[in-house]
Amino acid sequence: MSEITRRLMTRRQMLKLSAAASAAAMIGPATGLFSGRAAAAPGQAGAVKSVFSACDMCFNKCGLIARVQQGVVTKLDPNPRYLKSRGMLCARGNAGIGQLYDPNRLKYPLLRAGERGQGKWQRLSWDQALDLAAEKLQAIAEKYTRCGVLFMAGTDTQSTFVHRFAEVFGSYNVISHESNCLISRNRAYLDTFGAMPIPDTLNCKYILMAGANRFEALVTPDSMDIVTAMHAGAKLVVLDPRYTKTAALANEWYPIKPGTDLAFFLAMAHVLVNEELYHKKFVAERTSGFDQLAAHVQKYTPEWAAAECDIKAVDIRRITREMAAAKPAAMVYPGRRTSDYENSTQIRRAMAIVNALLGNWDQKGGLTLPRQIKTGHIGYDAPFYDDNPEDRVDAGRAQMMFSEEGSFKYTRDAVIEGKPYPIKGWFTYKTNPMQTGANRAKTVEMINQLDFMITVDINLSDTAWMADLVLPAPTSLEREDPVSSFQGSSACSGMVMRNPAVSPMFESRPVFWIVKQLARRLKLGEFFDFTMADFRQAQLKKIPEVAAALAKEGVYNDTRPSWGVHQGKDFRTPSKKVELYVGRYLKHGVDPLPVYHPRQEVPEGKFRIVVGRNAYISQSASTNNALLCEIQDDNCLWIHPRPAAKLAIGPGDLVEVASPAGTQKLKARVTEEIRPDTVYMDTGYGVISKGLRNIYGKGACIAAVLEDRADRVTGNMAMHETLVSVTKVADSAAAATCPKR
Ligand SMILES: Nc1nc2c(c(=O)[nH]1)N[C@H]1C(S)=C(S)[C@@H](COP(=O)(O)OP(=O)(O)OC[C@H]3O[C@@H](n4cnc5c(=O)[nH]c(N)nc54)[C@H](O)[C@@H]3O)O[C@H]1N2
Ligand SMILES: Nc1nc2c(c(=O)[nH]1)N[C@H]1C(S)=C(S)[C@@H](COP(=O)(O)OP(=O)(O)OC[C@H]3O[C@@H](n4cnc5c(=O)[nH]c(N)nc54)[C@H](O)[C@@H]3O)O[C@H]1N2
Ligand code: SF4
Ligand SMILES: [Mo]
Repeated sequence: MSEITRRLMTRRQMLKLSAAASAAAMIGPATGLFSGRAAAAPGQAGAVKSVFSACDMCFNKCGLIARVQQGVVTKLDPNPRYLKSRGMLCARGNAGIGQLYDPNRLKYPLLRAGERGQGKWQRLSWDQALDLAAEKLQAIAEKYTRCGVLFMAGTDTQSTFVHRFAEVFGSYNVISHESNCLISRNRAYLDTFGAMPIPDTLNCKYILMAGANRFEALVTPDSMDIVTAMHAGAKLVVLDPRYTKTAALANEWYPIKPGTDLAFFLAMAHVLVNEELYHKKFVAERTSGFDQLAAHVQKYTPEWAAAECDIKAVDIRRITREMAAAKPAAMVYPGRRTSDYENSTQIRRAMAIVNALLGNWDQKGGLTLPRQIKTGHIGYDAPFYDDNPEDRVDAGRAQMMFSEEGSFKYTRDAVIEGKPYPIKGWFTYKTNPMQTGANRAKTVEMINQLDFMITVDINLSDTAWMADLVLPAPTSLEREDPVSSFQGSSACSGMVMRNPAVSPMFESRPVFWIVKQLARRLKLGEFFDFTMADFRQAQLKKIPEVAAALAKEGVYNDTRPSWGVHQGKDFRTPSKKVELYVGRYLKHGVDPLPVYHPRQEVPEGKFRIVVGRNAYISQSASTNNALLCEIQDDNCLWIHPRPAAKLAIGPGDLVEVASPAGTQKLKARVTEEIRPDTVYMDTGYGVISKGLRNIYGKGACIAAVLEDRADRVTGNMAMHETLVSVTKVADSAAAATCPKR
């Protein structure tokens, strides 16, 4: 057991840990550290209290029960009643306790005292911080209109209050994580099926997974259900340039040439059509555009595709035939993150088309209609500000952007250019674009255009490091949140509740409270004239059976079957059918059927760099977590032995990775688990913030080398378009110091 783990073991040691942190000016003294916690009653020392909550280490919100002893969270257990998470908490979920008792936690509001990014801070009281924030927001609104403030909130149930605040304040420049994550996938499926389907992986017989890594990039319950399905005989085929853990457990793995999945799926469509293996009844009754599709895919033969994607024609044919034989319980897994290529929407459209040809819609083991329990809310009529510009600042920069989500890439470009109008304020909550927005130098450039930037975080993330005002937030284990309703899965649809296991530590305050205070100062208090309890009550008012279950068990499961519910009903598309051919794309300049444009070969001496995940890291958010640092506290560059030998790079050597966006140095991991033309590194290292003391000075930041290209249709960031060169900087005798895997 290492020093870090031992220090996290007991309450006394946790106190010590926090006291030790007091040395740092930005975190401040530990006086009254646990003063607000829910203490055990006198004479009850050692009594264990159980609190229902939901993990917040990633968006899945797995149900958990916190064990609280003498006001200290001692252990997190999965909530066994919660079907969505299948009685599981992953490594990151277990480490939630490390987030709560992180000595690097922010304790007080901090105002920048030196140059931006210099790390000099002045402690403010909450009143001072909120007065200043309100004054700055008001000044920007008056000088540049209210749309001159940009709001960005990560995945969280309290993000709804940031959005509400933005709306009543009067800015429609609101960005979520989605344009760095999955909007091209959503666009493709919404335009094809009229809905973003939920895969019934549990009952599926044949899963083809491309551009997803479900056994490391965990999505509950799919990650567990695919394994269960495989035990029952299901087949898993993975296309990935890396030998991921998903690839390792799959029946077949193909190291596809990055960016060529469209060729593979068009060839699948060719085989399904030409060999008449498609689901004839479904195609005839429920789809439109089959004739155009059939003509379109004639030229996309498996032999043609093989040359593009590096997968043999015989395998493309066989996989297609096997899937056709297993239909309708066969699927191309829809995936999640598609912030990868400039034609990502079209790649996912081709996958959606293959799914439609397999007729797996609304079928057991296929793609199912999302279901969600409807919650109530506290409504409002946002004021209208007639001096505002007409549209979002990023409007019109992509062919078919989602106006609610916008595009981080294009918004950042607009802020840098000051066009079509200036943005001078930025409010970020629970998001870290300095690490998760490709091209870090541009994010810095953007921030340098601002008059005032406010960041609400639990620790001094790289984004907080660049802000003017940093506001400390409580972790999920200290928060009472709105109840969360999630869309149906193979397991169920349902709800989960997050209650505070302990009171907020230090001077941390939830963002609901923060925006409420700001609203009051900006004379918008009427829009936040309620408590969290009121909000939850409004959510649950019309669903008393759910409220009762949440109170009793912390979760509610709706276990009605998710398939066989859409028969005889229209699809929410203009033709009311599944649109193989999307006619309305034409007026936006988008190909109504996916057209393949050959991908530029990676030139000799260059590599394509790709993004991915492992099971211990949540994007950029958990790399400094003391418990997870036990498993990995550094990243390294995956590089294949052949190019490594040519470049005289050995295991553990220090290498420089360079692209037009920037240069980073890190250790090499020489491995056959990646294609020779591709390199990879984990996200969340190479931080600039000295407030992240477990990882500061370790590894490299992938966002600093990724170029910021975008999916043409949606403006989704395209993070796999960057070519890099790799050069050796120094030998390392210490090959073993490269992160374990
Ligand atoms: N442990 C963990 N779990 C997570 C998260 C986390 O950070 N950590 N994040 C959550 C979130 S927000 C999301 S969006 C999901 C993301 O989950 P996924 O959608 O599964 O996304 P990634 O993990 O990014 O996996 C993309 C995979 O595609 C591969 N790849 C790269 N280029 C190509 C290509 O051209 N073709 C093909 N076929 N493959 C390619 C990469 O090597 C990588 O393994 O995971 C969620 N779950
Ligand atoms: N290089 C790279 N870029 C990526 C990805 C990648 O894998 N690699 N993934 C993409 C994807 S799929 C996504 S979804 C996005 C996600 O990108 P982001 O939305 O930036 O998400 P995280 O990296 O998880 O950063 C979350 C931030 O919130 C803070 N935080 C954590 N818990 C709390 C809390 O309870 N309260 C508050 N106030 N703050 C908290 C963390 O300290 C961290 O600073 O990134 C995208 N960009
Ligand atoms: S998958 Fe892991 S990190 Fe994500 S919510 Fe579930 S337990 Fe937490
Ligand atoms: Mo994501």
